[in-house]
Amino acid sequence: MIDAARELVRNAEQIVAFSGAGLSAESGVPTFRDKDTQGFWVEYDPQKLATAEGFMADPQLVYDWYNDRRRNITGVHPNPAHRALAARPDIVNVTQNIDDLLHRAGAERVLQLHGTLAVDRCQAECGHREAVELADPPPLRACPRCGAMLRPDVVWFGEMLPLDVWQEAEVVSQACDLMLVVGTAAEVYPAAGLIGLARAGGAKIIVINPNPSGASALADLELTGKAGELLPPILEP
Ligand code: BJW
Repeated sequence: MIDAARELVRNAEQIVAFSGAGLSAESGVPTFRDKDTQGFWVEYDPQKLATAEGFMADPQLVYDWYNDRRRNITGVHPNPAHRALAARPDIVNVTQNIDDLLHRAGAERVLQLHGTLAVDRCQAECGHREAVELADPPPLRACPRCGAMLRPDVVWFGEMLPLDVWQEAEVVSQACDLMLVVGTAAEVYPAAGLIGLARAGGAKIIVINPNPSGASALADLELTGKAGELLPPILEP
Protein backbone atom coordinates (compact mmCIF):
# COMPACT_ATOMS: atom_id res chain seq x y z
CA MET A 1 0.00 0.00 0.00
CA ILE A 2 2.79 2.45 0.88
CA ASP A 3 4.56 1.63 -2.36
CA ALA A 4 1.35 2.23 -4.31
CA ALA A 5 0.89 5.57 -2.52
CA ARG A 6 4.50 6.57 -3.22
CA GLU A 7 3.93 5.79 -6.88
CA LEU A 8 0.84 8.02 -7.02
CA VAL A 9 2.78 10.81 -5.30
CA ARG A 10 5.73 10.42 -7.67
CA ASN A 11 3.47 10.64 -10.73
CA ALA A 12 1.39 13.58 -9.51
CA GLU A 13 1.93 17.09 -10.84
CA GLN A 14 -0.20 19.01 -8.32
CA ILE A 15 -0.90 17.62 -4.85
CA VAL A 16 -3.36 18.98 -2.31
CA ALA A 17 -3.26 17.75 1.29
CA PHE A 18 -6.71 18.14 2.82
CA SER A 19 -6.37 17.69 6.57
CA GLY A 20 -8.32 17.63 9.79
CA ALA A 21 -7.83 17.23 13.50
CA GLY A 22 -6.16 13.81 13.11
CA LEU A 23 -3.13 15.54 11.57
CA SER A 24 -2.39 17.20 14.92
CA ALA A 25 -3.51 14.28 17.12
CA GLU A 26 0.00 12.84 17.49
CA SER A 27 1.17 16.27 18.68
CA GLY A 28 -1.27 15.90 21.57
CA VAL A 29 -4.06 18.15 20.25
CA PRO A 30 -7.47 16.52 20.88
CA THR A 31 -9.66 15.71 17.87
CA PHE A 32 -13.39 16.45 17.87
CA ARG A 33 -15.22 13.18 17.39
CA ASP A 34 -12.79 10.39 18.43
CA LYS A 35 -14.01 8.45 21.43
CA ASP A 36 -10.64 6.78 22.03
CA THR A 37 -8.58 10.02 22.02
CA GLN A 38 -11.00 12.10 24.10
CA GLY A 39 -12.40 14.12 21.21
CA PHE A 40 -13.75 17.54 22.26
CA TRP A 41 -17.30 16.71 21.24
CA VAL A 42 -17.30 13.56 23.37
CA GLU A 43 -16.90 15.75 26.46
CA TYR A 44 -18.31 19.12 25.36
CA ASP A 45 -21.49 20.17 23.58
CA PRO A 46 -20.71 21.69 20.14
CA GLN A 47 -23.95 23.68 20.29
CA LYS A 48 -22.61 25.53 23.35
CA LEU A 49 -18.99 25.96 22.24
CA ALA A 50 -18.97 26.13 18.44
CA THR A 51 -21.98 28.25 17.50
CA ALA A 52 -22.60 32.00 17.56
CA GLU A 53 -25.71 31.28 19.66
CA GLY A 54 -23.58 29.46 22.24
CA PHE A 55 -21.16 32.40 22.35
CA MET A 56 -23.95 34.95 22.80
CA ALA A 57 -25.50 32.81 25.58
CA ASP A 58 -22.24 32.44 27.54
CA PRO A 59 -19.33 34.38 25.99
CA GLN A 60 -17.06 33.82 29.00
CA LEU A 61 -17.39 30.02 28.81
CA VAL A 62 -16.69 29.93 25.08
CA TYR A 63 -13.84 32.45 25.15
CA ASP A 64 -12.17 30.66 28.09
CA TRP A 65 -12.42 27.34 26.22
CA TYR A 66 -10.64 28.81 23.21
CA ASN A 67 -8.01 30.45 25.43
CA ASP A 68 -7.33 27.06 27.04
CA ARG A 69 -6.85 25.62 23.57
CA ARG A 70 -4.56 28.53 22.64
CA ARG A 71 -2.34 27.93 25.66
CA ASN A 72 -2.32 24.16 25.08
CA ILE A 73 -1.16 24.59 21.52
CA THR A 74 1.88 26.59 22.57
CA GLY A 75 2.94 23.57 24.64
CA VAL A 76 2.89 21.08 21.75
CA HIS A 77 5.08 20.64 18.68
CA PRO A 78 4.66 19.75 15.02
CA ASN A 79 4.78 15.99 14.52
CA PRO A 80 6.37 13.97 11.68
CA ALA A 81 3.20 14.36 9.56
CA HIS A 82 3.34 18.18 9.73
CA ARG A 83 7.06 18.05 8.95
CA ALA A 84 6.63 15.66 6.00
CA LEU A 85 4.03 17.99 4.46
CA ALA A 86 6.13 21.09 5.15
CA ALA A 87 9.16 19.48 3.49
CA ARG A 88 7.22 19.45 0.23
CA PRO A 89 6.67 23.11 -0.75
CA ASP A 90 4.94 21.92 -3.94
CA ILE A 91 2.01 20.60 -1.85
CA VAL A 92 -0.89 22.95 -1.13
CA ASN A 93 -2.23 22.40 2.38
CA VAL A 94 -5.97 22.90 2.77
CA THR A 95 -6.69 22.36 6.45
CA GLN A 96 -9.70 22.50 8.72
CA ASN A 97 -7.35 22.94 11.68
CA ILE A 98 -7.15 26.25 13.51
CA ASP A 99 -3.78 25.51 15.14
CA ASP A 100 -0.46 26.79 13.80
CA LEU A 101 1.43 23.49 13.63
CA LEU A 102 1.77 23.34 9.83
CA HIS A 103 3.12 26.90 9.87
CA ARG A 104 5.54 26.07 12.68
CA ALA A 105 6.74 23.03 10.73
CA GLY A 106 7.60 25.43 7.90
CA ALA A 107 4.74 24.80 5.46
CA GLU A 108 4.51 27.60 2.92
CA ARG A 109 1.05 27.20 1.43
CA VAL A 110 -1.62 26.73 4.10
CA LEU A 111 -5.29 27.52 3.55
CA GLN A 112 -7.16 27.46 6.89
CA LEU A 113 -10.80 26.83 6.04
CA HIS A 114 -12.09 27.17 9.60
CA GLY A 115 -10.01 30.17 10.64
CA THR A 116 -7.22 30.50 13.16
CA LEU A 117 -6.72 30.62 16.92
CA ALA A 118 -4.12 33.36 16.41
CA VAL A 119 -6.65 36.14 15.70
CA ASP A 120 -9.73 37.64 17.39
CA ARG A 121 -12.42 39.44 15.45
CA CYS A 122 -15.55 41.43 16.17
CA GLN A 123 -18.63 39.24 16.68
CA ALA A 124 -20.77 42.06 15.21
CA GLU A 125 -18.61 41.96 12.05
CA CYS A 126 -17.61 45.64 12.14
CA GLY A 127 -14.36 44.50 10.51
CA HIS A 128 -12.04 44.85 13.52
CA ARG A 129 -9.44 42.06 13.86
CA GLU A 130 -6.46 41.73 16.13
CA ALA A 131 -3.61 39.25 16.54
CA VAL A 132 -3.57 37.26 19.77
CA GLU A 133 -0.55 36.00 21.71
CA LEU A 134 -1.28 32.26 21.91
CA ALA A 135 0.87 31.66 24.99
CA ASP A 136 -0.72 34.54 26.90
CA PRO A 137 -4.12 35.27 25.35
CA PRO A 138 -6.10 38.33 26.46
CA PRO A 139 -9.34 38.07 28.48
CA LEU A 140 -12.80 38.38 26.96
CA ARG A 141 -13.21 42.02 25.98
CA ALA A 142 -15.18 44.51 23.91
CA CYS A 143 -14.33 45.51 20.37
CA PRO A 144 -12.43 48.83 20.51
CA ARG A 145 -14.17 49.98 17.33
CA CYS A 146 -17.85 49.22 17.96
CA GLY A 147 -18.20 47.89 21.52
CA ALA A 148 -19.52 44.45 20.60
CA MET A 149 -17.69 41.34 21.89
CA LEU A 150 -14.45 40.13 20.37
CA ARG A 151 -14.37 36.39 19.56
CA PRO A 152 -11.87 33.94 18.10
CA ASP A 153 -11.55 34.20 14.31
CA VAL A 154 -12.84 30.67 13.74
CA VAL A 155 -15.81 29.29 11.80
CA TRP A 156 -18.63 27.97 13.93
CA PHE A 157 -21.56 25.82 12.79
CA GLY A 158 -23.99 27.79 10.66
CA GLU A 159 -21.32 30.32 9.65
CA MET A 160 -19.82 30.93 6.23
CA LEU A 161 -16.22 29.97 5.60
CA PRO A 162 -13.87 32.90 4.76
CA LEU A 163 -14.75 33.52 1.12
CA ASP A 164 -11.26 34.17 -0.24
CA VAL A 165 -9.84 31.06 1.44
CA TRP A 166 -12.79 28.93 0.33
CA GLN A 167 -12.55 30.08 -3.28
CA GLU A 168 -8.83 29.34 -3.40
CA ALA A 169 -9.43 25.92 -1.86
CA GLU A 170 -12.04 25.15 -4.52
CA VAL A 171 -9.65 26.19 -7.29
CA VAL A 172 -6.72 24.09 -6.05
CA SER A 173 -8.96 21.09 -5.32
CA GLN A 174 -10.45 21.18 -8.79
CA ALA A 175 -7.02 21.55 -10.39
CA CYS A 176 -5.05 18.94 -8.43
CA ASP A 177 -4.36 15.46 -9.75
CA LEU A 178 -3.79 13.93 -6.29
CA MET A 179 -5.50 14.73 -3.00
CA LEU A 180 -4.17 13.34 0.28
CA VAL A 181 -7.05 13.26 2.77
CA VAL A 182 -5.37 13.18 6.17
CA GLY A 183 -6.93 12.79 9.61
CA THR A 184 -10.44 14.00 9.01
CA ALA A 185 -13.81 12.38 9.68
CA ALA A 186 -14.94 14.19 6.48
CA GLU A 187 -18.32 14.86 8.05
CA VAL A 188 -18.33 18.65 8.19
CA TYR A 189 -19.43 20.56 5.10
CA PRO A 190 -18.73 22.43 2.92
CA ALA A 191 -15.08 21.48 3.69
CA ALA A 192 -15.60 17.74 3.12
CA GLY A 193 -17.13 18.52 -0.26
CA LEU A 194 -13.64 19.41 -1.54
CA ILE A 195 -12.83 15.68 -1.73
CA GLY A 196 -15.66 15.05 -4.17
CA LEU A 197 -14.69 18.17 -6.08
CA ALA A 198 -11.12 16.91 -6.50
CA ARG A 199 -12.35 13.49 -7.58
CA ALA A 200 -14.81 14.98 -10.07
CA GLY A 201 -11.88 16.93 -11.52
CA GLY A 202 -10.01 13.68 -12.13
CA ALA A 203 -7.77 13.59 -9.06
CA LYS A 204 -6.77 10.37 -7.35
CA ILE A 205 -7.68 10.28 -3.66
CA ILE A 206 -5.45 8.76 -0.95
CA VAL A 207 -7.05 8.60 2.50
CA ILE A 208 -4.85 8.32 5.60
CA ASN A 209 -6.76 7.57 8.78
CA PRO A 210 -6.71 4.87 11.47
CA ASN A 211 -10.51 4.57 11.08
CA PRO A 212 -13.07 4.53 8.28
CA SER A 213 -14.36 8.03 7.49
CA GLY A 214 -16.70 9.93 5.22
CA ALA A 215 -13.86 9.93 2.69
CA SER A 216 -13.53 6.13 2.54
CA ALA A 217 -16.05 5.72 -0.28
CA LEU A 218 -14.13 8.22 -2.43
CA ALA A 219 -10.69 6.72 -1.88
CA ASP A 220 -8.59 5.20 -4.64
CA LEU A 221 -6.24 4.09 -1.88
CA GLU A 222 -7.06 3.98 1.83
CA LEU A 223 -4.14 3.64 4.23
CA THR A 224 -5.22 2.60 7.70
CA GLY A 225 -2.93 4.11 10.29
CA LYS A 226 -1.53 7.25 11.83
CA ALA A 227 -0.54 10.26 9.74
CA GLY A 228 2.78 10.63 11.57
CA GLU A 229 3.78 7.10 10.64
CA LEU A 230 2.40 6.96 7.08
CA LEU A 231 3.03 10.39 5.58
CA PRO A 232 6.85 10.50 5.96
CA PRO A 233 7.54 7.32 3.93
CA ILE A 234 4.95 8.30 1.32
CA LEU A 235 6.25 11.83 0.79
CA GLU A 236 10.01 11.47 1.19
CA PRO A 237 11.89 11.66 -2.14
C1 BJW B 1 -6.23 10.37 12.79
C2 BJW B 1 -5.27 10.23 13.81
C3 BJW B 1 -3.91 10.14 13.42
C4 BJW B 1 -7.22 10.36 14.73
N1 BJW B 1 -3.61 10.18 12.10
N2 BJW B 1 -5.91 10.39 11.49
C5 BJW B 1 -24.23 19.71 4.03
C6 BJW B 1 -24.67 18.52 4.55
C7 BJW B 1 -24.89 18.38 5.92
C8 BJW B 1 -24.68 19.43 6.79
C9 BJW B 1 -24.23 20.61 6.28
C10 BJW B 1 -24.01 20.75 4.92
N3 BJW B 1 -23.56 22.01 4.70
C11 BJW B 1 -23.49 22.65 5.87
C12 BJW B 1 -23.90 21.84 6.86
C13 BJW B 1 -23.97 22.21 8.32
C14 BJW B 1 -22.64 22.12 9.04
C15 BJW B 1 -22.18 20.67 9.00
O1 BJW B 1 -21.35 20.28 8.22
N4 BJW B 1 -22.69 19.85 9.89
C16 BJW B 1 -22.32 18.42 9.93
C17 BJW B 1 -21.68 18.11 11.27
C18 BJW B 1 -23.51 17.61 9.64
N5 BJW B 1 -21.65 23.02 8.44
C19 BJW B 1 -21.56 24.29 8.78
O2 BJW B 1 -22.34 24.79 9.59
C20 BJW B 1 -20.48 25.11 8.11
N6 BJW B 1 -20.99 26.34 7.62
C21 BJW B 1 -21.82 26.38 6.57
O3 BJW B 1 -22.17 25.39 5.98
O4 BJW B 1 -22.21 27.65 6.22
C22 BJW B 1 -23.12 27.79 5.14
C23 BJW B 1 -24.32 28.58 5.57
C24 BJW B 1 -24.22 29.47 6.61
C25 BJW B 1 -25.33 30.18 6.99
C26 BJW B 1 -26.51 29.99 6.35
C27 BJW B 1 -26.58 29.09 5.30
C28 BJW B 1 -25.48 28.39 4.90
C29 BJW B 1 -19.41 25.54 9.11
C30 BJW B 1 -18.72 24.38 9.75
C31 BJW B 1 -17.73 24.89 10.79
C32 BJW B 1 -17.08 23.77 11.59
N7 BJW B 1 -16.40 24.31 12.71
C33 BJW B 1 -15.62 23.43 13.56
C34 BJW B 1 -15.14 24.25 14.77
C35 BJW B 1 -14.08 25.26 14.30
C36 BJW B 1 -13.39 25.93 15.39
C37 BJW B 1 -12.72 24.99 16.38
O5 BJW B 1 -11.79 24.23 16.03
O6 BJW B 1 -13.13 25.04 17.53
O7 BJW B 1 -14.49 22.92 12.83
S1 BJW B 1 -16.46 21.94 14.06
C38 BJW B 1 -15.07 20.89 13.98
O8 BJW B 1 -15.24 19.90 12.93
C39 BJW B 1 -13.91 21.78 13.52
C40 BJW B 1 -13.18 20.88 12.57
O9 BJW B 1 -12.37 21.65 11.69
C41 BJW B 1 -14.30 20.16 11.89
C42 BJW B 1 -13.89 18.89 11.20
O10 BJW B 1 -13.48 17.92 12.13
P1 BJW B 1 -12.31 16.90 11.75
O11 BJW B 1 -11.07 17.64 11.50
O12 BJW B 1 -12.78 15.99 10.70
O13 BJW B 1 -12.12 16.17 13.15
P2 BJW B 1 -12.81 14.84 13.73
O14 BJW B 1 -12.52 14.78 15.19
O15 BJW B 1 -14.22 14.74 13.34
O16 BJW B 1 -12.05 13.66 13.00
C43 BJW B 1 -10.69 13.37 13.27
C44 BJW B 1 -10.28 12.23 12.38
O17 BJW B 1 -8.89 12.00 12.58
C45 BJW B 1 -10.99 10.91 12.67
O18 BJW B 1 -11.48 10.36 11.45
C46 BJW B 1 -9.90 10.02 13.26
O19 BJW B 1 -10.06 8.65 12.93
C47 BJW B 1 -8.67 10.61 12.64
N8 BJW B 1 -7.43 10.44 13.39
N9 BJW B 1 -5.92 10.24 15.00
C48 BJW B 1 -4.60 10.30 11.17
N10 BJW B 1 -2.93 10.02 14.33
